[in-house]
Amino acid sequence: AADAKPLPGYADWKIPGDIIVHSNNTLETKRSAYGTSVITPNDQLFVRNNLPPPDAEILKDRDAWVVEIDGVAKPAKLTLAELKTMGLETTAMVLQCSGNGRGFFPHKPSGTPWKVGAAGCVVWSGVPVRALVQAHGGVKAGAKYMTGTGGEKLPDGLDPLSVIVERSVSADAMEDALLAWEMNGEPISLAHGGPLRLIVPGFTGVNNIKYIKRLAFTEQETKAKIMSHGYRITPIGGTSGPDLPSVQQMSIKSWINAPLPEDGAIKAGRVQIHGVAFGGTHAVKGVEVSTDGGKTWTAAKFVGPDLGKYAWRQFVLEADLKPGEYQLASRATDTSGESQPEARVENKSGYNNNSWLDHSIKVSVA
Ligand code: MSS
Repeated sequence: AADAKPLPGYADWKIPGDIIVHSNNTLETKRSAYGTSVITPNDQLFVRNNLPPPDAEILKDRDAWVVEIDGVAKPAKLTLAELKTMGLETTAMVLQCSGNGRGFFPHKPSGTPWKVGAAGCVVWSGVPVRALVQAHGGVKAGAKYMTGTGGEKLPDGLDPLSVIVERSVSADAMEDALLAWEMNGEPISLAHGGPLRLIVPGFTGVNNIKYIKRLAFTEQETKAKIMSHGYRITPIGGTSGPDLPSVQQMSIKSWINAPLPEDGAIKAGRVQIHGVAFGGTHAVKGVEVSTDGGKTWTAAKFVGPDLGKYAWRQFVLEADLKPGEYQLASRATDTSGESQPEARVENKSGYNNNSWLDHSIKVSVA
């Protein structure tokens, strides 16, 4: 579109035609750009920064990046070069912003009105956090949380806790967590948190701390505002705060990526209805597709490789569609038995939308 904003400099290597630029810090993948190859290419993946990214200087000597490990028997400061000697694991994971699907909330929450495109399936390589912890004498007694701190330079004159990107997750999440330096086969870009990023598989985007400079096992959640007041499931019209549920593990979700209304009228006959499904910390067990707005459902089949429980699965339903109007929907179920609900859970900031109805699409077949 003529009014399309340009990509910001730190992400100008992305494919402009595949990205919706909401702002310099919020780039969304177009629904039509998701292919069927499971992995979301780096140049199509969404970006969300709560603070402007650090200077690209930090990528000049990646191996010299230092991360502090605390809340273990033997706290330490380690360089990325040292981390690379301590263990290696590769995990495919859906990275999804907590606010993905916010654009479907009718009360128009403040924040980016993402539809489906604040998500992607990414392969990360790094050192398993559990290996690091083991090498440093284990987690300190009483530590309940794993707290990661982002390495952005903080604006002067503000209370650091009011701006710092620092998040706590349950300490058990360390079992599958990584300190990652590689993303889809390349050193992690600045846009996505290089040189070093905390990856907490199955947890929403904000818990995956970019430019990580400190990883600590703590007795309490961080007092950073992004934890205490940000990313809380707050009633509409209510005030957020530390007693409300925090956005943590993702829930079962799916959506259809083709055919889309923006593709114009679809030719009658055989149509391949395909999309993605993921279960957060549980594998996807099955996906059903409806062409009549959820009145009837048919089991779809999975396509492509299964990259493990944290990755998404591509699904397809072959349908013979006569000319007419259709409402296409998908509904996934995970291995714990959880299915996508019809309705979103209403909340002030528009988090965790996994409603199948909201993600359904109306298409014309001619
Ligand atoms: N990190 C840091 N350091 N900073 C910031 O800002 N953000 C978040 C994460 N991490 C941040 C971080 C968010 S919020 C998200 S989503 C993610 O990240 C995204 O990613 P990418 O790579 O895509 O951009 Mo919402 O929940």
